[in-house]
Amino acid sequence: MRVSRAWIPVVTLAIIFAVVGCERSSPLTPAKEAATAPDAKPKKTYQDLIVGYAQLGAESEWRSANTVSVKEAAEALGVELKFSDAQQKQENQIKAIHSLIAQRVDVIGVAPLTETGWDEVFTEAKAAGIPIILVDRRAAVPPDLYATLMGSDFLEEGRKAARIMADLTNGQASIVELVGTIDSAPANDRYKGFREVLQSYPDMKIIDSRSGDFTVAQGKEVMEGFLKKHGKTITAVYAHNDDMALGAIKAIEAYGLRPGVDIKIVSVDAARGAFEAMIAGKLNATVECNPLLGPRFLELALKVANGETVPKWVPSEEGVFFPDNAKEILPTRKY
Ligand code: GYE
Repeated sequence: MRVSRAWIPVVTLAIIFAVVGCERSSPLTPAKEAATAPDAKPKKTYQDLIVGYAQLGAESEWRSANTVSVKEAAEALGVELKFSDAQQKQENQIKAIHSLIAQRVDVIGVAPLTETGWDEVFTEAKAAGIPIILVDRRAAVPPDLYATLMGSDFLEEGRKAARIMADLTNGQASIVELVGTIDSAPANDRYKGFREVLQSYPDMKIIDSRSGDFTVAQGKEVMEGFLKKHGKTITAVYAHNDDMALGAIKAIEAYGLRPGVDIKIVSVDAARGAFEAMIAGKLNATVECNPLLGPRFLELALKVANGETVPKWVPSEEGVFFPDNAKEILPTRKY
C-alpha cells in the first residue's frame, strides 16, 4: 500500500513527460492532426463561397445565355460571384484571372477563348491554391492545372452536323464552312468531327472554309465572300454556330438565293434565333449545345472548394432540332 502511494507522483510525472515530450518530438500532436484533417474542416456552404467567372465575351446568343445562367444561379444560391467579360480577347481574360487570384476567391471558372496560352496563368492559380474549373471550352493544359471541365462534346456535334447534312443533300453537296473562333476548342472539334463523317461520303466536298469568329456580322461577311467566289456552285453551308448561320442567311438572301431551299444550312447551338429561322424555312437543322451551365458549375465549385473529388469531365446532354416541330418547341426554349 505504502509502496504504491509512493509511486503515484512518479507515474504522474512520467505521463506528463511523455505527453510534453511527444509534442516536442513530433510536429503534429494528435489534436493538431485532427484540426488539419479534411474531415474536421468545417464544410463551406454556397453562402460562404466566393467564385470568379472569367467569361470570354458576348459574341453570340449562346454566350449571353451562358452568362445569364451563371449570374442567375449565383443569385439563387447566395454565392458571391465576381464576373468579368473579356470581350473576345485572351489578354483581358488573363488579366481577369490575375485579379481573381489577387482577390483570393475560392474557385475560378474560366470559359477559355482559345485552347492554347493558359499554362502560365493557371500555374499561378495553382500556386495560390485556387482551383480552376473549365466551363464550356477546353484548354490545352496538363490535367493537374484544372479541377474539372464541364461542357459539350464538340467533336460529336461536328459529327451530328455532318450526318444531318448527308441526309439533307442525299450525300451530294458542295459545302462552305463558317468556322468559329480560331484556336477555340469548339471550332477545332466541330471542324474535325464534321470531316470524320464526311470521309464516308465521297460526293460531299468542302469547297471553302473560313472563320466568322462565331458572330452574325462576320458570318455574313464571310458568306458574302464565299458567294462572290463560288456563286451558285455552293449547295450547302455548315456553320459552327447559329449566329454565323443567321449572318449567312442574310448574305444568301441579298445574293438572290433562298436560304434553306437553294442552299441547305446546318448550324450548332439550337438557340432561339435558330428556331425562328427554321420556322421561317431558312435553316434546315441545328445541333444542340447547352449553355445553361450555371447551376452545375456552382455545384462543382462548392465540391472542389470543399476538397471533394469530381470527375475530370462533366459532359452535357444534347439533341438535334429540325424545322418540322420548331414552332411547338420554340416556346419551351430557355435560350
Ligand atoms: O457554340 C458559340 C459560342 O463555346 C460552345 O461559343 C461555345 C460556343 C458556341 O460563341 O455560339
